[in-house]
Amino acid sequence: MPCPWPLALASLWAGAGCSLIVTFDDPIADASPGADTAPTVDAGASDAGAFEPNDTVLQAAVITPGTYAGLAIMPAGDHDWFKFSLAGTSDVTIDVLFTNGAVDDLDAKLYDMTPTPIANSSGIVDNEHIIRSAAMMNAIGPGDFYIEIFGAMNNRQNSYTLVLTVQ
Ligand SMILES: [Ca+2]
Ligand SMILES: [Ca+2]
Ligand SMILES: [Ca+2]
Repeated sequence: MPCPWPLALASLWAGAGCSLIVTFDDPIADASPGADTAPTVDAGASDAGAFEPNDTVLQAAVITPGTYAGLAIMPAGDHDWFKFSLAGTSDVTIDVLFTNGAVDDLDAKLYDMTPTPIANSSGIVDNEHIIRSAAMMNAIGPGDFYIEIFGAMNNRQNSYTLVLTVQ
């Protein structure tokens, strides 16, 4: 008996003999989806650290590969945007280093130049980590890319170190 399309759940339950194959091809790994609620409000706030104000994509601070310590999501509602450029297809690693606690969880996203998010890291333990590499068949570039760092919820604040590695 041929399977009807779209396949009705009723026919699955009736044991119609159809197979349903579901594939997931999104390479983005999220250790804890749903554990954090993404901020819905950008308060436009800014800490006194380097690169501020960088609260929107249009204010993104231009960086080159390296280690940037002493940054902060502070006060609550702060967003930090960074922009970097790749001359060619590259392996890119983004590390956001911080110590997590009850009210200081940060998350990070990577955007292409449009800007459309292409990766996110939203764990609930220390640090966030995004990697795009030829080995994973998802190397990026050439072009401009954006990093957004923000509190996992609007009242989350923390200091952090940003490490951008390009190979
Ligand atoms: Ca900041
Ligand atoms: Ca900011
Ligand atoms: Ca997090």
